[in-house]
Amino acid sequence: MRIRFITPYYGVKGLRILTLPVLAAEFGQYADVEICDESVEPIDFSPVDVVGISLLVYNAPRGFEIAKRFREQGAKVILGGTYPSLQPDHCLQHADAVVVGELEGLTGRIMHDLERNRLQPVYRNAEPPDVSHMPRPRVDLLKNDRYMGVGYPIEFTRGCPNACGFCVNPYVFRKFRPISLENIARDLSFRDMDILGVDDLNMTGDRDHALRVAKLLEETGNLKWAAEMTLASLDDDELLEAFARSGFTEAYVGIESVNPRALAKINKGFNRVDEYLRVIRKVQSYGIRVGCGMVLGLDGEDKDFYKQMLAFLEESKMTYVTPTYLTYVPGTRPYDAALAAGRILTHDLRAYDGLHPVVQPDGMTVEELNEGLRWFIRRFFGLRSVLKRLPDHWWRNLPQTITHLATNLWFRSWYWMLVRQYGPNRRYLIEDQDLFDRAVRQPYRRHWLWNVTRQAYRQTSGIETERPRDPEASLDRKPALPATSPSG
Ligand code: B12
Ligand code: SF4
Repeated sequence: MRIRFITPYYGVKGLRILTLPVLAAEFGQYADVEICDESVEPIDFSPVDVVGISLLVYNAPRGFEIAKRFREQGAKVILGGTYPSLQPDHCLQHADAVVVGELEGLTGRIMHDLERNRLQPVYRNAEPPDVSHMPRPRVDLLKNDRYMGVGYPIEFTRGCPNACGFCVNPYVFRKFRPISLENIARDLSFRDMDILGVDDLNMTGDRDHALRVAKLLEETGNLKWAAEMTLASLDDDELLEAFARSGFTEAYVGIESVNPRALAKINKGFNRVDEYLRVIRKVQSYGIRVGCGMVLGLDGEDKDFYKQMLAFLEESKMTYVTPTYLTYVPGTRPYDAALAAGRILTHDLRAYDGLHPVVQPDGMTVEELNEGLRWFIRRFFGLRSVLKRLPDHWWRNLPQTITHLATNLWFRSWYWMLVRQYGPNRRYLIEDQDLFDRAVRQPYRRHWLWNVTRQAYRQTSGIETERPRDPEASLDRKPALPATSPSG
């Protein structure tokens, strides 16, 4: 049996993520697998037995189009990922089966049913699956040369112990679980560069595990890595010391707002605004950069929000910020409440990308929200602010400074593009044919500026941005299918 896994284009090009390698590893134990990431290659519509499509939310309509074409050819289609986990009934109108939540623990049963042509409509784990030992993600199956090459994708943990009101984590990954050190060491040994892009939601969710991972990374030697975590968990000198020794260069933290009342309304009271500055300074004192999320249009915010955020981000020398409109996703309780209150602005799923307002703010108009974002992007990614936010003693740590400038340049062009092309018209990234063609049909080419930056980083840091790929990496091992339907 041949299975093709697909991620429809999701608006960002050239980033390696773990979804397809993990799906290929799971099913690759039983079947022939191939993968297709529409962000770097056109979809291969040639005939195949089964197609698995991974969906976020805003690329679900694109996923449904792809599903339709394959079903017309007689292929079975399985959908999984964020939107299918939240809205399985809607997805079943476009597929033969839907996987709700994580796949681990279900693969044997799905394969068993596929082989007997008895595919069930919905597969879901009764309990969050054990992910401590998983097959090695098949990163080798990605078209690796077509990606930007910002990091080797790897997981240290799954899930997050928190449940913030705007986040899909409580619905997809219902429990925080560490991945075994044995698996992490194995996955590390297959890396093709010494910079790691950690795909965890909250890497420090278990402090002891985080310390053990840092030790393993330190022992592996000469690595650089960045990850997502809560700021509060970094108020910890022992952890920061261990992280700095292991090559940790950048923390991405969910600051979201500097208004404690707005934070409390999204169940994020654990973010202590009065401690932000002190903890960020502490993290930076270990030579670690900090980047953060910022949510636009939270309840309790008014139009002064942007000015307050800019002042705070400059004072804290934040390396970068990702402004995202408050997005409640269909199938979650906050969405239902906003819908009942008449505050949902659009039902077009393509708008649920964090780049379009979908919830009516309670303290400003949508125009004020949009206008404020334009002002903010101009200011924050403007040269004055970029220089103001340079790390302390920037001349002593050149790799750090290069990364600061390159990151700001990249985000600046990305957000300018969004503001210019999408701001006034509010078009959707994935419906814009020109952009889509440019992004998908043309193979990704590394921009010369990107290559120069990589070289400069390599020279100043001594870190390998490319390592020879392990020839063993493509070896496929297929155990026999279980004779009876495994449970779970
Ligand atoms: C890498 C990443 C990105 C990358 C790539 C996006 C992507 N395609 O994932 C980038 C940087 C572009 C990104 C951007 C954003 N992201 Co993001 N991102 C992630 C991250 C950290 C890792 C993804 C990953 O590799 N996961 C590991 C794999 C193994 O998990 P998985 O994909 O869910 O797959 C498992 C199951 O879902 C299931 N499954 C999934 N697909 C399928 C398909 C089939 C057929 C089957 C059987 C099973 C199955 O099986 C897998 C194994 O269990 C996740 C968090 C996370 N840990 O998932 C957030 C996450 C996906 N991002 C999220 C968000 C909100 C965003 C932003 C909107 C944030 C922002 N501030 O701007 C932007 C969107 C920007 C845009 N408009 O393009 C949310 C949810 C997105 C959504 N609504 O769907 C997540 C879940 C984080 C969170 N808690 O909020 N992100
Ligand atoms: S801490 Fe981050 S990943 Fe965890 S629930 Fe909150 S927003 Fe989601």
